[in-house]
Amino acid sequence: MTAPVSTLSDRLLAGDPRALARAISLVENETPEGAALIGRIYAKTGHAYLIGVTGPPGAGKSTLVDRMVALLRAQGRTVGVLCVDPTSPYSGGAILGDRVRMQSHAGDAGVFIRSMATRGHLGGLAGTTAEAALVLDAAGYDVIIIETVGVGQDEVDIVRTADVSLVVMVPGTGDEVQALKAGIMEIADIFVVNKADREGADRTAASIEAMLALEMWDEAEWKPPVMRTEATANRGTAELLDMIEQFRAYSGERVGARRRARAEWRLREILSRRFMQHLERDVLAPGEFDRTLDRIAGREIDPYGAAAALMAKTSALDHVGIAVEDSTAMRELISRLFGLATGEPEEVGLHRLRFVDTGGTSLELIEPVNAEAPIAKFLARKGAGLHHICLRVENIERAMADLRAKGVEFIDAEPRQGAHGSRIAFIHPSSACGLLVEIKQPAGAPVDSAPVRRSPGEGGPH
Ligand SMILES: Nc1nc2c(ncn2[C@@H]2O[C@H](COP(=O)(O)OP(=O)(O)OP(=O)(O)O)[C@@H](O)[C@H]2O)c(=O)[nH]1
Ligand SMILES: [Mg+2]
Repeated sequence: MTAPVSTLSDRLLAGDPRALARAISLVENETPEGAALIGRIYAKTGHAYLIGVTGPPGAGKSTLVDRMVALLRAQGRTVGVLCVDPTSPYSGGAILGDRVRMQSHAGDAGVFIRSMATRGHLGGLAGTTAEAALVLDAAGYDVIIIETVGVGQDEVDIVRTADVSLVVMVPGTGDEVQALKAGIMEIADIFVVNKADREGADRTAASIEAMLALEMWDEAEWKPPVMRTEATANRGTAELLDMIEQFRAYSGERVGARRRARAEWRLREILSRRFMQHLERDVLAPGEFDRTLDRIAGREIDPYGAAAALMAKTSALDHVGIAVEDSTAMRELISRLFGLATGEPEEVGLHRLRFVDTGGTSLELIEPVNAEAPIAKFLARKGAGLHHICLRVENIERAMADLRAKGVEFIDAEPRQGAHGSRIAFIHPSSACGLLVEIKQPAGAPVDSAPVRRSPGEGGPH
């Protein structure tokens, strides 16, 4: 049996190297334990300085990183290195190369090197890399270097959110510099022209400078410097590290903004992934997503319409209406027992409504204002309890027509105005096994038929 996450996080925070390797595997494989582990260690992270290094294949990034690691170690700092290859489906050749390039640190407990590849990463490599960096941070590494090949979106995501981003170029015709412009150029805090021993280094540096000159730089703004290095001969690497220190000093409190951007990117990424998972696992019938794709491709439905229809399905149950004698007492009970918040009471006709927010489907507490209220008659007949359920629909006219075609009878001949700009209609209980069912088109939902007539003086629950 493997150790529980609590033991693992304790060992990780204590700096146990075996716990570190296992912890990275957990987040890398996107296990629930990995998420739980992040939950336990997160508060203890934020001490490490994150250096992102990217650039085209073979630019000498690993050699450069290897030199930087040696210098950082000489300064007494511990270093964690993550080598990421988004193009590689296996932990194969390139990554083996990284290991070889950095093997001078084998046996040094102050250095941890790990390769990561795309294989099996549902949530994107950038996400798991960010989490592996958190694990290294928790393990107490002072500096974490993330090396990534290429200039695609994954690399941009990985490097952009580091505390400092290095873009490594090599001497060439200068065309590459132009090609890089779009994505990676904006994220560079420091440019490095490596292989400065090769011909054309000056030209490459000049074309980067020329490109930077096209932009306006404020006095106080950091204009990315263009450094030259010769990693194999260890030239320029100390200067590069100095420049990183300068950037760190310049960033000062701006690091907070950078980290906040990182938090935002992560949170949005996790939420969109979770939402899709929820949709596919809990909401849609098997094959439904694929059928929707077919319909979009076949021009039967447009992507926005399809998205709206799928979104509506994630929370078809809008609210549950409950008849109560005393909505204040009920509200206090719900708050005391479940800690759920209740909105202000709203008087609608002869009813007093209170909505209880449960985070999705809400509860609508319906209390009679006087004995004339329809809900008072309901209470006298059936007592307190379930009064109706309300299902959300995308388009109420279409929903009513569809339901009528299936033999359903409505209490309301036409949709009427509900709360908060919604439009509603009640199905007759005789069509729903005695249950009162409301359907509701929320405000802002698409309307593609004639405007509705509002029935005057309406005052039922909504
Ligand atoms: N001439 C010269 N060669 C270098 C220099 N730096 C690295 N190299 C060589 O360039 C090759 C690629 O170096 P790596 O460090 O593996 O480059 P990389 O950018 O990490 O490569 P990938 O991770 O595969 O994208 C190796 O053969 C290095 O020895 C340099 O400054 N000058
Ligand atoms: Mg490399």
